[in-house]
Amino acid sequence: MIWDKTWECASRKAIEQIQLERLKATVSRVYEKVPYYRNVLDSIGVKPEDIRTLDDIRRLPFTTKDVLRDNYPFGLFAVPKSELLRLHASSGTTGKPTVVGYTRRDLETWSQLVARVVTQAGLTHADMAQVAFGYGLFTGAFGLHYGLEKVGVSVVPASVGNTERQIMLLQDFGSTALISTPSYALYMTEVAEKMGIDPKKLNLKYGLFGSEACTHEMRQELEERWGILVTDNYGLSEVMGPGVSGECEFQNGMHIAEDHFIVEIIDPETGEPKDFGEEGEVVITTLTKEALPIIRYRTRDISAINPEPCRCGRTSVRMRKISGRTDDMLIIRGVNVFPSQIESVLVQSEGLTPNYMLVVTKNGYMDELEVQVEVTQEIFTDRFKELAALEEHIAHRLNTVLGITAKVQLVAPNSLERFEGKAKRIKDLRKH
Ligand code: DLL
Repeated sequence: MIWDKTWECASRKAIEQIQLERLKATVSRVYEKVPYYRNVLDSIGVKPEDIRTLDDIRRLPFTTKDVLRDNYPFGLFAVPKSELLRLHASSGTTGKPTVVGYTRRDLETWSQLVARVVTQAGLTHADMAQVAFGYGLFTGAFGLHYGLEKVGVSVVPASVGNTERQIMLLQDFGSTALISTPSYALYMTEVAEKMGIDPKKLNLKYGLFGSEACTHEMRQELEERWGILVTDNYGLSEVMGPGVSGECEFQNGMHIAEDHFIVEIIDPETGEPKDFGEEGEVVITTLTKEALPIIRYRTRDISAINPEPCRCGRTSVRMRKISGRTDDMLIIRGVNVFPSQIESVLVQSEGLTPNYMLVVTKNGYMDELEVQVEVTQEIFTDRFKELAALEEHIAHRLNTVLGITAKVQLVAPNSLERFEGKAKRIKDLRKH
């Protein structure tokens, strides 16, 4: 079962040794190659040689999404463009995405790490996997794709959408694994049932899900409806994509690829480290990335770390399921959506007031986003007939910026709730 025993089952001492070695190398590299890091390290008086122990990581500054935004698109890259083999991107907090790049070696490392999560879920070269993540700038599909191939799994790159066809392919090809977001996997069971197909009668054995939260209840439902074993997988584009951590068949926390990442849990308010078992914000430092090494990245995800050994024999510490975020990022059908992105579209549209509300619901298992916006009095009284066209126009703009479909509902002036303190513009009515 074990795919890379040297590292996945390494002693604590060996792990710490390689982490320190690689941390020192990473800090030296960013100091040398990335002006942003050289400037911040100089400004706080820290030199690469000051990193002597793993605890010295705390002397290093955090990197936030804002830093990536300010250096858009390639400012934090540590290699010239000619050495890049691939680019991906994820939603930024404004209209611009966060861009990430990979060298040949980065892509090789990435597929190896995804191969680990694929193997620890139980798949072997005898399996066939349908990848129902969107192929494109999103890291999910390509990340899983190459990791699966590395293990020798046959890949069906179905991408997202056209759900009836997805079911048909699962049935006709007899795939043994489904790779998608948990919500899309649940939606697929509904469609299958509507098509008169019992999902349990298909040949599926495994569901490797990720990119959004999958609660214990949701996992149970997925396992029952599909008749499969479900594992949760975590990652984020800024530090690589999928492959950062994933569950083994014992489904009790996500094994972190500690030879490639240092994961800290901090108090999001004070930045102070938390103990094992204590909840806090996940902060990740990459140890082997060439194109985009990143120091102490504030993920905004909330989790805790469990250092207990796992029954599977892997010795890495495990991350508890992500229990939330410290910011207002929404994950809708696996796509990251920041309210600020929506706001940037709304302020550019004529006839709208700044009063809006985002309502997120579930239609069956599918996330739905409705953007309610108050129009100006002028539009409401004099140009009422234009409302439908305006709704359509805004929905189109939102689709361009967010990459997902949202329903736009223009409402009368003064009809939305007003707030005395901090505005609460999100109503997330999904049960988590
Ligand atoms: O979602 C990478 C990925 C793809 C992971 C496929 C696993 C499978 P981004 O689009 O950059 O990357 O989004 C990263 O998604 O900060 C979390 O908030 C959320 N997220 C990812 N995996 C999980 C998970 C990919 N297993 C952001 N549980 C992260 C909860 C998750 N949230």
